[in-house]
Amino acid sequence: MQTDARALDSALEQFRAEGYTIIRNFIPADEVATLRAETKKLYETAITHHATYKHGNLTYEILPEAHFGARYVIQAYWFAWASEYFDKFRSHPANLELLEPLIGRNIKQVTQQIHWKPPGASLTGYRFHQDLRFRESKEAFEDVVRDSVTIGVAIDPATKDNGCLRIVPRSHTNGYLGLSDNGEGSIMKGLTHNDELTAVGLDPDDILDVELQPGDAVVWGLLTVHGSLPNSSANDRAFALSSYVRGETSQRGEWAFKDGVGTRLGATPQLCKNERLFDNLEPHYDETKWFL
Ligand SMILES: O=C(O)CCC(=O)C(=O)O
Ligand SMILES: [Fe+2]
Repeated sequence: MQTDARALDSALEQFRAEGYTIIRNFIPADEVATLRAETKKLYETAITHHATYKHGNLTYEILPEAHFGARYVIQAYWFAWASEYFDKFRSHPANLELLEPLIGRNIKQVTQQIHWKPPGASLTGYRFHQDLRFRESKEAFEDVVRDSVTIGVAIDPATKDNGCLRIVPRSHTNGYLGLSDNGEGSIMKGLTHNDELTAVGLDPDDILDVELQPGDAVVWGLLTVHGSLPNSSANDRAFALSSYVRGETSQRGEWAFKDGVGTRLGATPQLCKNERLFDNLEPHYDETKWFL
């Protein structure tokens, strides 16, 4: 992170007060080409699967050709199991620099995701929500809201046209709002209507489009209201999301740092976000048609 101590302090102050902050050049410029090349490699591995593929926590979410006219990868989860580069990336020094003042030097990672929005794939938007809805086991944490920080790193430029993240500043101060909990709960089906925001006391005019250059980061919390629009441009939007928790107060996640030292994955996966992980640890395809 090429941020001096004063700039980091003001970023942390904004994160606490407004529920988000943006850090330019979070990943040093000379590392960005490698990050993009490794992401491309990951996409090429994922696209060899005809349907959503799972192996432990590793997941490649596929939109299948039969329904979408072409095959697309829209998400990868826990690709650290498939890539040494991305296992190391979990404990990039920039992460510690940002996280230590917030959650200390013993840090676990609960999510590791890349979201692509391939041009032509129709289903690439995320309705407005708070990520707390994705932490099923609240008992596994002493205070999951207090002790969680999510970092989103732009791999491709993120613009209004290609569906950059959108955040509602200060939306983290009123508790859990239940946005997008209606229907079957998939946040990728449909769009949020303005009246859903006004109904919970949010002003659609406050929505901030978080436009980023590769290597820039946006940081948010489990109560920060956010979402994104589908890609309407000809350019993909690869975006890496990692959610970290304070190690001492959390029974979920893979260690990322122990006393500030970067940690690699162990021999077997840990419970992270998928509470049913141990039901089936073997490689398998999941052909559930959630998108219908
Ligand atoms: O990739 C995005 O634009 C947002 C994704 C998101 O908010 C989530 O997966 O919780
Ligand atoms: Fe989210």
